[in-house]
Amino acid sequence: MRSPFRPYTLPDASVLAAHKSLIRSLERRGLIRGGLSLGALVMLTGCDVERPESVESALLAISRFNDRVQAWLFDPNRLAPTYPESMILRPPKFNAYYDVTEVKPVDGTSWRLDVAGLVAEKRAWTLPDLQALPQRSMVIQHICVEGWSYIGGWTGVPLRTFLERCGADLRAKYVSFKTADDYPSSIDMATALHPQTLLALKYGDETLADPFGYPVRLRMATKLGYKNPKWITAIEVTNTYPGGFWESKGFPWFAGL
Ligand SMILES: Nc1nc2c(c(=O)[nH]1)N[C@H]1C(S)=C(S)[C@@H](COP(=O)(O)O)O[C@H]1N2
Ligand SMILES: [Mo]
Repeated sequence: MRSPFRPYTLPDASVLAAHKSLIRSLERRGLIRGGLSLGALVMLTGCDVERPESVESALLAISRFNDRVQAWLFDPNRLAPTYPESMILRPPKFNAYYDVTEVKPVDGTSWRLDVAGLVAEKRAWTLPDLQALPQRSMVIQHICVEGWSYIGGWTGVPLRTFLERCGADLRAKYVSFKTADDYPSSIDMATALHPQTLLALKYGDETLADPFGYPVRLRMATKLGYKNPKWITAIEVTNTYPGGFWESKGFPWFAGL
């Protein structure tokens, strides 16, 4: 939780130099794009650039997670870990690029989900439409690059089921999302079709609370927290690279592979 305008002090050259080899090696492996802005790193990770070990642990968290999920994603028989329901944290931990007090609740009655792009059926879905589709539940870990995590329980429509119902071209490269708070996001089709990727409508047994994405948010077991958009308003299937909010500030787009 933080204000997007929280001031941070720019690191001096020696601080940057301290991270140079780690940043270079992450760049070589395609885990971060060149020119990762230190400002973006600080905003997303909450790390203190004056403390090299803090920056380093944030970058290493990204790189370790990327390595770990490769196997889960490309072997459908190997899923990301799940947990007993008794471990679900209530309420979940909140994060966004602004403070929780700034959350603008979405009106579920007038809300529509627009579907566009490479789909046979371009239409707007209502919340009851989504509730009528087959639902699945999963208890998974949410990992934020800030260095915190929690076990959360999510119920909703598998994104694969939804895309099939829309007649989406499942050979397309990307699925992109628009949200009510201007937080564009996108994922690769392999992740979109992964069994642990849900359009989540519920947390535990209850309708999502406003801060956590009501009426619909994405929840994936195979990606870092920032790849899971809340308050989704539109989905597009496309072959044109859509990018995303943190990605445009230099964070890895795959963030999980
Ligand atoms: N629409 C929207 N989705 C978002 C964000 C955001 O700022 N806006 N922040 C992301 C980040 S960085 C994290 S860690 C998770 C936090 O989800 P939670 O509040 O359910 O724990 O939401 C992600 N999805
Ligand atoms: Mo995050």
